Amino acid sequence: MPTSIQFQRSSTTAEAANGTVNNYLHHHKHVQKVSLTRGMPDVPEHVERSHTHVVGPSQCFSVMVQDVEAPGSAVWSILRRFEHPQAYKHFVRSCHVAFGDGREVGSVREVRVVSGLPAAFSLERLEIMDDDRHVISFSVVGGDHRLMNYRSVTTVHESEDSDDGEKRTRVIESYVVDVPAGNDKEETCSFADTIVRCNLLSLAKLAENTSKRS
Ligand code: A8S
Repeated sequence: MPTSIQFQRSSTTAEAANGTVNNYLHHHKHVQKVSLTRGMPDVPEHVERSHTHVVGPSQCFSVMVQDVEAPGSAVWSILRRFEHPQAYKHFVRSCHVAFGDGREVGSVREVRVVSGLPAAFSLERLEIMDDDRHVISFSVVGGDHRLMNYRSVTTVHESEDSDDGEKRTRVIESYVVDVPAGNDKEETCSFADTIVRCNLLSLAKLAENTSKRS
């Protein structure tokens, strides 16, 4: 069975389909709290909570789903290595822990990316590391790229398909990012979506290959 990937953009239709955009005024700026998995079938409550983001007026957001034919633990063992994103992120050339031990929340990694991208490096802080529920999150705190204040959350959960009863592993990744001057939301999200889609496909392949071999 081929791996499937779906994504949802921060378009008006996605927001309308979500039906969960709560608007409220926050220091006279417009801030929304958006549940990016609302409307998706069979999403555990803690997963939905993890993918609920606060989004500012000049930010965009997106969510992607990747099914993996490997146990959740195989996927998690790759994902949880905050200090080693190059295991599956092919745009990463190297990674060094700049602060902390690379495992605890607050650790910062310096990621250098391959040439050909409009960036050389990124400083990323570990925000959530939940080994029990399989949730990891990081935020971009510096660098010389165009995705300032990027924050992503990735969850792994196993569930039974409501149609065929088959066990499956599902990875969900969502992010929020500032729209840089000179670009619009659509351009910003399509750039980030492309990277995230590549990462998730690569993660799925790696987990599938690893679990076949052992
Ligand atoms: C991730 C997701 C993203 C990484 C982006 C979107 C990035 O590492 C690359 C190019 C850029 O221009 C921005 O999970 C940045 O890593 C590949 C350096 C942040």
